[in-house]
Amino acid sequence: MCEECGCANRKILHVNKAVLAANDAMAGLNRKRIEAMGAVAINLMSSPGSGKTTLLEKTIDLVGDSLKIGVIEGDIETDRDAARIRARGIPAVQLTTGGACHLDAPLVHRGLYELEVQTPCGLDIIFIENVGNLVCPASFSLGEHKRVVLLSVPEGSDKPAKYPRAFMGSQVFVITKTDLMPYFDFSLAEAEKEALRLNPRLNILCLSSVNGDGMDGWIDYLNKLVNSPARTRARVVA
Ligand SMILES: Nc1nc2c(ncn2[C@@H]2O[C@H](COP(=O)(O)OP(=O)(O)OP(=O)(O)O)[C@@H](O)[C@H]2O)c(=O)[nH]1
Ligand SMILES: [Mg+2]
Repeated sequence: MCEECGCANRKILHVNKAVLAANDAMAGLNRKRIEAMGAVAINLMSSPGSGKTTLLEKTIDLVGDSLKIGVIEGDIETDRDAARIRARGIPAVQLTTGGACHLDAPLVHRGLYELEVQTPCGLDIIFIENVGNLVCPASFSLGEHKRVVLLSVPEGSDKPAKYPRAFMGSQVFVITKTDLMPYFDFSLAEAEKEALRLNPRLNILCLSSVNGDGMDGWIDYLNKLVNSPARTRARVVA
């Protein structure tokens, strides 16, 4: 490695750009496929254990009869999250990365194909649960329409400032496990202020999948998204 001019760094940068460009091209194809299925897709990103799958389970319990939901689960290993979703009668495809800390568009392309086979009548919403990680998923577009970043109360309210990219690139910020607020030193004001400083247009929701507080706001957001004119247009064109 050349210390003086940093040429090795430039090579790495070049490769990274090529990888991201190839990913973006496939993400564009994914978007077309999702819209051909009549659906909107939401990419869920957060640290491990912040409550992504539990939120999906609760969402299915509340609107699984009125909305056609499909789920793509991303994990490094195991199909446990997909099994949790299937146990509620909802089609779910498990993608395992075998070590990679994020999903990418080519992997999701395969997942979409499998989901399409399982749901010939189309879907309203496809949830893509990314690998538990607040860093790498932010760099890879999957073809989703919306990005939702989750942060749970036990993780601490300083996290938006420390992991800015996930918050900068998302449309919705969901603060989860609010039932644990009395037991943790979590400042809602700090989390909201830092997240809005990074991304003034963020839609912030607070909820608990355990006691149901705030779930109405989340469900309202999903219903509005499904009924949005842009999505209706996509369905007509598809
Ligand atoms: N108290 C409380 N616990 C919750 C809530 N949501 C999830 N949990 C618990 O948090 C733990 C992790 O939840 P998961 O939904 O599996 O988290 P995840 O983000 O899907 O985790 P990974 O897929 O491994 O990244 C489980 O023990 C859940 O029961 C909540 O709103 N309140
Ligand atoms: Mg999960």
